[in-house]
Amino acid sequence: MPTFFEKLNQRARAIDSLLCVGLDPHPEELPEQTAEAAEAFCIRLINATQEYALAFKPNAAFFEVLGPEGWAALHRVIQAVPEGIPVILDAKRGDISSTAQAYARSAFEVLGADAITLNPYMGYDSLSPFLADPEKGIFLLCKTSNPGSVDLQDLPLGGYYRLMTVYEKVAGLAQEWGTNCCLGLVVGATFPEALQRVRQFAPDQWILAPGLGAQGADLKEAMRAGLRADGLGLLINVSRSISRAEDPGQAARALVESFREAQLEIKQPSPAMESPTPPLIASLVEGLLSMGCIQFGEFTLKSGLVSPIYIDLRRLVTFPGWMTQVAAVYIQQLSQLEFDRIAGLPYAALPIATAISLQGNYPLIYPRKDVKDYGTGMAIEGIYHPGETVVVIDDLATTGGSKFEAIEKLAEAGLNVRDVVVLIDRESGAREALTEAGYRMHALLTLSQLLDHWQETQRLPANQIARVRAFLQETGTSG
Ligand code: NUP
Repeated sequence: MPTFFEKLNQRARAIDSLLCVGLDPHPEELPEQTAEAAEAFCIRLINATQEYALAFKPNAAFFEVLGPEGWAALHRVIQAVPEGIPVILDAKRGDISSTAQAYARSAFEVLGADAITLNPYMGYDSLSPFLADPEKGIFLLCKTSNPGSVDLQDLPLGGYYRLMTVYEKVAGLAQEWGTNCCLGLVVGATFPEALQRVRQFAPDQWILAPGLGAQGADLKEAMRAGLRADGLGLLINVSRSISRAEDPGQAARALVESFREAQLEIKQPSPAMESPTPPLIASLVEGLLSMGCIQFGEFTLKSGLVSPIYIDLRRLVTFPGWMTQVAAVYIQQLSQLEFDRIAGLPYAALPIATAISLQGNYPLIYPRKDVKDYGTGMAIEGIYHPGETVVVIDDLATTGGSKFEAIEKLAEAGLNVRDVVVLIDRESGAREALTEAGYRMHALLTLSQLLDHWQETQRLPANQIARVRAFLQETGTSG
């Protein structure tokens, strides 16, 4: 069975729509304050807009306010949505795990919703009961559309990440908490800058974006900031501007047409959008921060250098979405080289090399760190033939020492190495040492580039950046 978000992708493509129709029977929109009136209001909206609706979103508040009959009406409204159109229950739940289990059953089993909005404030265990069934989805409140969202969501985190906001942390945690299967985010269309930042943290996730119409968001700005690279990924909710229109069906159609127009316009590359850093790498630079791969302090490196910055790419294994992107960046480089196999260096680069191998269909081998004195006693795992050319894949390069160790083992087995590809060059001599020995080192990013980016975007305190630059001047080759 497809997951909730696979279904959303499929329907978005099939009907070419990003519209989420809000089912919000506001008291002032009902002829009388009864559950029947609320139900009739929603059924009319469903019938009028179903061919344009990527999803429907009933907000529980407007049913709860009508008492027990209101709740029964909410159930009937959800049941009345035609098969194949996802229903997102907007209830913004969040509670301890045992209570959350009951909320999850209520939303998914009793009411029959396909997805629900949740509040991330209580942490992962409050969300996990909702993530148990991959056919169901959750949308985590990240940066909400209301003016008061600045009170907490915009607060800086403090510490080394003091320029990162709480909502960005939520976007980062969402990468950890869900795979793309079950977790989306809520970001108000009223805050295009937040949409853009969240999109950098969450390149693949669906974002439910309310705020168009009654709340005054600008459609094009929101779409430009929030669309995924594939032109989807933004579920634009409109409630009052449809329900209060004279002809809701016509209003929904007009909205969908305006979305399509904006999508087309945004797809045309505009000079302003061209960035000097390829988008994949630019978003990766943000991702490294959100995954906690960058730490500041005093760290002794394998090479013996004492560094004020530590880059830990081992954490990547916990973020399949980012791992996929990292592999894609390596593959861009590998596609320009000639070789027979890739050789991943244990331990940090082994999972990365595995991801590259799977995504790029390159056969992988790896030189062991220690040769076992039992079993096969192989120094290199995987199949290879002497005389073949291998590209060495590592995560980082500092002085180049570990690259030479690996190249020696590979050479002993009769393999040729010409190229070494790393994600980040820490600029402490590796490039020069390898070049001098006749190898080509390709780094997808340098530490200086990372620092430049974080300085430009004010993502880290200036004194942290200055300390690392001073370290590079002392030890490195960047200046
Ligand atoms: O950040 C949010 N903003 C927001 O308006 C998160 C939401 N879930 N909503 C809901 O979206 C809100 O409660 C209402 O149901 C709908 C927006 O309605 P309208 O402004 O399009 O009428």
